[in-house]
Amino acid sequence: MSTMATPPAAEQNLAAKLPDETLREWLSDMLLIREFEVRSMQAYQNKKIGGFLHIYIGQEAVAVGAVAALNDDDPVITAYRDHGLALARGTDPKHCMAELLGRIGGCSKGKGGSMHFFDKARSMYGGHGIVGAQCPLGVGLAFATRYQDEVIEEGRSRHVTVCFLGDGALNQGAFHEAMNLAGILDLPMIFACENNGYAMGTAIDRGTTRADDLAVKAVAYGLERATINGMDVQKVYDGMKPIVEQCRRASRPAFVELRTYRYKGHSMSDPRKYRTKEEEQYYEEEDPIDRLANYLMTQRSFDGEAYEALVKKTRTRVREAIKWAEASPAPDLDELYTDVYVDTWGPYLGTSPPKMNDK
Ligand SMILES: Cc1ncc(C[n+]2csc(CCOP(=O)(O)OP(=O)(O)O)c2C)c(N)n1
Ligand SMILES: [Mg+2]
Repeated sequence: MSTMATPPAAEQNLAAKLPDETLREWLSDMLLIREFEVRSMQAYQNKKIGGFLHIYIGQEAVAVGAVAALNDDDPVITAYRDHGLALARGTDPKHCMAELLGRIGGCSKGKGGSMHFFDKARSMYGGHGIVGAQCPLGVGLAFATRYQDEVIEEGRSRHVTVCFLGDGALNQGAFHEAMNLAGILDLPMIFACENNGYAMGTAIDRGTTRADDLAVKAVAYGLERATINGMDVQKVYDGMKPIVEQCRRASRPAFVELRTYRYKGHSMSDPRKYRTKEEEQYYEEEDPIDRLANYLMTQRSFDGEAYEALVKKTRTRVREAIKWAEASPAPDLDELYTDVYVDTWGPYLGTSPPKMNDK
């Protein structure tokens, strides 16, 4: 194991040096996530979506800023609050909406639902419902890419894996085992903790030590570390970019805390009685979308009219996604047996699909 270098400081104003077009795309991506989530909540209330639904509203800057700091083929993996990451990665909202509705056109063929968005073509590896379970899987992804890059292609480690996790996952054994393995194996990966202050109804300082400075969790395992304002997409990019590049260069892991807030409940059935209206209002005033829109309108070539046009375009796009998803059929019953193993029918089922009416 190599020794830990000095943590890379966030480079000020990296995002501010990017062209207008890039920042407008970030705004467009954040608006898409917000609108997608608003319409998902409506669909859920209209009983079009089964199971659980965890809404990402408030946290948009994290997914968009972090993805912007990565290459397209850097693997990403997350927990069940996964719609924002998939959309930021470029998964078509049609395929995301169809997944929520349980249709074959969904990004997991309608068989995973809200908590299991996958898009291998965009190196998006889920969507995982067990708190912390994505951490060892993230280690596996990082190990696999490094093995491919260094051993098979006889080159340098080229990929950085980002494993997103909630603050609640910090208390899981799997997270600590994963951090230890990443440290001992020198894996090029980042554990990106989206600290939204709560694990269901439990405030972070009731369940986690050093809630005031989560980045210290990295120290025991010899990882690089950073603390990032997750309500400001430019700051997310400025914080993530140098750490991503350092992980890639040195093939070393890092842990970052992204301070954010979820505006809605834990899931659709949460009345949010464990926090005050004043607290919610405080964060709503920090809104990541308003912040970037204001920046673009005051510092760049963007105006109210362009903003309205973008909002309108986004609404149309999501409306069309819903229409497309509703027209997609439910998966056939035979689909129960596909995508279970890498080999179509797996090692146990033989070479053809079992008949559904077999006893
Ligand atoms: C191992 C495990 N324990 C408990 C649960 C139930 N559970 C689902 S979400 C959650 C809270 C997780 O909070 P956090 O990691 O902060 O993510 P957030 O919901 O804030 O995005 C819990 C306890 C679970 N899914 N898996
Ligand atoms: Mg949380």
